[in-house]
Amino acid sequence: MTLIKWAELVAIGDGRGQLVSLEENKNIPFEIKRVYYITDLKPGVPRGFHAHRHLHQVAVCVAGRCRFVLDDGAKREEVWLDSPTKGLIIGNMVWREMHDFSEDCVLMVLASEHYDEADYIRKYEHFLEAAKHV
Ligand code: T46
Repeated sequence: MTLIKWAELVAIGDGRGQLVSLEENKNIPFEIKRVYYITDLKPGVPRGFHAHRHLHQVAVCVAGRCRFVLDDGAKREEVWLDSPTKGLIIGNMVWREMHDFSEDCVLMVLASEHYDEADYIRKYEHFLEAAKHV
């Protein structure tokens, strides 16, 4: 089964532009406890390189683009986020890396939990060990 899962984001467009609505427990498959966004990104500088024990997230490039790599310890897949209607669902115990940010990229992330550094697995070998028990 693929690691790439999408939230259903629909653009409502008219002559003035377009609007995309995100609703918890509707097109976002969890209660939204936190929203953060990442800006001022550098094209050659990747981010991520961690997994979360419990956190679920949806990531959207509301402007620009970047490439996500997802890895569940058994397989590794990659995908471009290059549209405000592409909401990538990232479940718990999935290693993620973000690469190739465009200079105009604004990466917005909706999260199911408050920030908790203890939920992070930041070493790949620790992730691989933990992923064996999922
Ligand atoms: C993820 C990807 C897509 C906070 O203080 N509060 C927060 O809500 C977050 C997300 C981070 N931080 C602090 C922790 C670090 O000192 O901000 C700093 C940068 O965080 P980090 O290095 O984890 O950033 P990324 O871009 O590597 O990863 C982030 C999220 O942390 C992560 O959950 O899935 O974006």
